[in-house]
Amino acid sequence: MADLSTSQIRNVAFVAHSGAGKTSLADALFFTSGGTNRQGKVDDQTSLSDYEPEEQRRVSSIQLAVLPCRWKDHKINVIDTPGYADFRGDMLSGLRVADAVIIVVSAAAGIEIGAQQAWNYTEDLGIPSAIVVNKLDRENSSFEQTCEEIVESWGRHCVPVHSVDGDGESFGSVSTGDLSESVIETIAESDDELMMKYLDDEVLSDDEVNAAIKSGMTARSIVPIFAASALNNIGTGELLDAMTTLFPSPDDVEVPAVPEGAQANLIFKTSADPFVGKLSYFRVYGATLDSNAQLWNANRGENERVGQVYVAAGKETSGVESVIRGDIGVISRLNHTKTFDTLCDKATEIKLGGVDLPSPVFALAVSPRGQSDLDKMADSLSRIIEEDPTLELERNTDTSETVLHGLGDIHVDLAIERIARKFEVNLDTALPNIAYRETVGGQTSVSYKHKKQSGGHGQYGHVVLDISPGETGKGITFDSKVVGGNVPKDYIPAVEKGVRNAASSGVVAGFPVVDVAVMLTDGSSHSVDSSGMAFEIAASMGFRQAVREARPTLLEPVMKLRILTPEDCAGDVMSDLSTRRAQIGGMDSKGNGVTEIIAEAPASTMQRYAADLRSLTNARGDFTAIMDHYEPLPAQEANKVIASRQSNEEE
Ligand SMILES: Nc1nc2c(ncn2[C@@H]2O[C@H](COP(=O)(O)OP(=O)(O)O)[C@@H](O)[C@H]2O)c(=O)[nH]1
Ligand SMILES: [Mg+2]
Repeated sequence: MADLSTSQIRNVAFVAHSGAGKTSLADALFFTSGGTNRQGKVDDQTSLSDYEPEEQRRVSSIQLAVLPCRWKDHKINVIDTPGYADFRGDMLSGLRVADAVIIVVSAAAGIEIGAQQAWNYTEDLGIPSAIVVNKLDRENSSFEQTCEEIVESWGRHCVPVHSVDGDGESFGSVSTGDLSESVIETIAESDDELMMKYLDDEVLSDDEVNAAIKSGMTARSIVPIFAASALNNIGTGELLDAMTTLFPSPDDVEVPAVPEGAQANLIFKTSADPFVGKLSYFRVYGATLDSNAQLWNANRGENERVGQVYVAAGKETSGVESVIRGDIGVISRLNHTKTFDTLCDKATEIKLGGVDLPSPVFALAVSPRGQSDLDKMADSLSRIIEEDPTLELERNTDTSETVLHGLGDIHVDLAIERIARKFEVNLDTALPNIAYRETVGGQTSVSYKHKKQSGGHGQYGHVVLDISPGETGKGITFDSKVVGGNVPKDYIPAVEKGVRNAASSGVVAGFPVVDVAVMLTDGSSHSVDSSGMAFEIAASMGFRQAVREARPTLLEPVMKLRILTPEDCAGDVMSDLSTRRAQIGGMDSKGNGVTEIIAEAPASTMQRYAADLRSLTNARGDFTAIMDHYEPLPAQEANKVIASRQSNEEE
């Protein structure tokens, strides 16, 4: 591979709705290019791109994979990404390092929500794009009709550059070169000089047309459409040709500026392999990266020694001497490096930057099944999060739970499965407990005397506490207006400590008490028997009694929601929200048939919303939920929570 130069490299991410045939197309291209002598198939678990056991079992991708295709003096890194929304993280990683994108559209299904979302991402990010209409072997499929749908949805700059011989079951081959008049016109429009020639009725040469498609694609003024049947390996040679002649190389697109000769390598994926350890996938944006280089992690401020450098084809890696600018490689066992870190030279530090990842919308509390699981739980969780930055781990001190957050129920479930398979750690899961809080609705004054004077050294502490609703968000405020040393000054910190301890362990249902103003107004002491401990106990007991008398209530966490749904499902989504005690803040048409709903809803009613919204909208909806504030829980609901807490304690 020493012969390769950057202009001969193509980094192409495949994105689409799940099931459109991205992975099948990647396998077909790899086979056609001679990368393997048997075409991998997702359906019989031989795909070289869907190689993880979880992918094979589900017959669907859950992570990105790279298949490098050597074709006519070029190297095309096909970056196959998952289409399912739960695994969007890896799709975004793939887009981050791609110079071009292929959106795969199934001729059998047309433009599905995942394809539309992929299109939106490429528009937002401004990545040169092409479209492959796949599954053209399927009954009733038509290249022409699918192209019409694409042009109607995405614009006239989407131009079919392949023609097909036969549709549906008679689909036999793909050819290039005979472009329709209207396509030639669109292509000519993207280039002034070409347009002049075209208007003068001059014949445009293939080279001129190709050059115009290439520069149009790079500028996103042209989106070429290709035809294929991945399963039957039709159109793949023509597609490989097109990728070498029409697609931009790393030299043709805007990439971050790197000082001449400096190292700049972006880690875009990390995978935790139980046998070979951590694998870090990188793309080179600066000088050639050689094996055994000494690099600097700009994000962590740490040195990293690179051992052997590899290139990957699916799960297979092979050692190489170096990886040139624009190309993709793998390093194993880096000590400090995480996904989206930059490895560079210390003298010319550069941070290439990651991507904005979606925030988690689903969570499960995890606990070890047995003793050996307990020992390895923390380590296995941190390794799986290293692999997937869209997972987040939270240690909830209010509920004493370890909570794993992700982009959906399937995302979190599969993370637990991968932990079991890769690290042999079995975790039990449950919906997390809701972190309710306690507060008071009224005010009261309580006098509490803690007194034990039966023989020997006694105990004596006496406090009078006034409590009342405090300011929201201020927790417990404590003050003293004791006069005349009725509670000696030295014991006042002990009183405060007693109050705070009682508040943190909860009074009516074991949740922390917040937003209560506590005033120590009076008390008394005994010259021999009083102690800090005695006052602490008195304050603690007094506070508990006061909370019980001051109309205790529960506060519940309330989430702020932003929901995107297709218009035709908006009614169902709204009526479902009304069963979740939600307050609707607004409903707005976002164009493109999408409705946005802004609402607030208690966290307790939203725990399964990721799955519920999916079924309400046929996987076309999307939402974000952010913890916003606490609100009083209606009495009836509060009683249920308190009763269930008490029965838990009795168990
Ligand atoms: N008939 C037909 N089926 C295909 C074709 N390409 C993919 N499939 C099937 O569609 C399903 C999903 O394919 P896959 O490559 O996993 O889609 P992905 O989710 O986009 O990666 C599998 O059952 C494939 O065998 C094709 O060109 N023709
Ligand atoms: Mg796939």
